[in-house]
Amino acid sequence: MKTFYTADHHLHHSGMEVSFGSIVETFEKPERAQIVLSRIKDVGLGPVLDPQPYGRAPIERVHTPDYLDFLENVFAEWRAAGRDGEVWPYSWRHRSMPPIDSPPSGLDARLSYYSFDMAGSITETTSQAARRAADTALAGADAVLAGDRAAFSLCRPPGHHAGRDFFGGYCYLNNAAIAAQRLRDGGHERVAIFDIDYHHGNGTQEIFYDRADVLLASLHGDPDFEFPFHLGYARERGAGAGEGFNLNYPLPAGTGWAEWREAFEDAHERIRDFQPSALVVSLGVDTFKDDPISQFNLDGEHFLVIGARIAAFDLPTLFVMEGGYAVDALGINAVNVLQGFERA
Ligand code: OKP
Ligand code: ZN
Repeated sequence: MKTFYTADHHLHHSGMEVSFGSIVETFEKPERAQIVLSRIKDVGLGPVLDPQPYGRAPIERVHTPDYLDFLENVFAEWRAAGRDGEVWPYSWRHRSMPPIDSPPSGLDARLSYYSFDMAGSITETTSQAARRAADTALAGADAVLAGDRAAFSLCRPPGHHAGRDFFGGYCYLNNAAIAAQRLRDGGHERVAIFDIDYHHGNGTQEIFYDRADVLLASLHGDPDFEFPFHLGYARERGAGAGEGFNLNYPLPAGTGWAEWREAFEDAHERIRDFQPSALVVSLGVDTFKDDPISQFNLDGEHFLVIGARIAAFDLPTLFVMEGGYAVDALGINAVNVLQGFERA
C-alpha cells in the first residue's frame, strides 16, 4: 500500500512535558515518525508519497475557522505579549465556574478555551505541522477514494484528542476525522472509524457524537484511571441522530491480548452491522507492553493479527497514525498492522 508522509512533521516539537511531577523530554517527538518511515522502507511496504497542500476548506469540514485562526496566530500573539518559550495553556475552567460558549479576549483565558490540557505546546510552526499532518490524512483518503484497497497516512502530530475547536493530548487537528469526512464528501454514505490507540479518542467522539453517518468504535484504557479521563465510558453512546453510533470499550490497566481481542472482536461485529462502505483506523500502537506511558500488554506479533482481522472487513481502509511511544519497537509494531493487513 501507499504511505503518505512529509518531513514537515519536524515543524512540530514541543520539547518537554510534565510527567508525574517531573519535566521530561516529550514522548511525542519527531523521531517517532522517522522510525515508522524507516521500517516502511526496510520491509518495502510500497511507495512513500509527499501529500499535496489542500488548503483550509477540507479541514473546515471538521474544525471551526476561529480555532484554525487561533492556531495560526497565537504564537505571534504570545511573542507580542513579551513572552519567551512556547505557548502553554495553564489554567482551565473548573466545574465551579459557569461554562461559556465564545472565546474570551484575554490570551491565557482564550488558550484554555481552545484546549483541555498541557500535554503539548504550540511552537512557531506547530500550526503548519498540524496542517501538513491533515494534508497527509487527506491524501490517504483520496488514494482510497481513487480505488486503492488501503493506504497509510503517517501523520504526526497525532489527531484523535483534537476536537472541532480544541487541542490536547499532543493533538491539534483531528487527522482521522478530517479523512473520514473526506470519505463522506467523496461519496461514502457510511464511514466507520475504528480507534485502536490505547487512549480514548475524545476529539473524534466529540466531532461525530450527534451523527449517524460516521460510527466511532474505540478501545482504550478506562478513563477512570487513564488519560484523557472524564470521557470514554461505555455509557457514552452518541446523541440525537447519533445515538447508538458511538461505541466505547474502556478496559482495565494490565489488559492483555485475550481480553483486548475479545473487546476488539465485539467492536468488529458492531462495525460490520453498521455496514460501512469505508473504514478509517486510528492506528495507535501504544497498547504495546513496553509503551512508556501506557498500561496494556500487547506484543509485537499481536499487531500482525490485528492487521489481518482489519483486512477481514473487506473494506477500503485508511490507516491513520496516532500514538505509540516505545520508539525502539514503534516501527515494527505499526508496520506489523499494515503487513498483517496486506498478507490476509
Ligand atoms: C496521545 B495519543 C505522560 C502523560 C501523557 C498525554 C497522552 C496523550 C496520548 N506523562 N499524557 O492518544 O497516543
Ligand atoms: Zn494514545
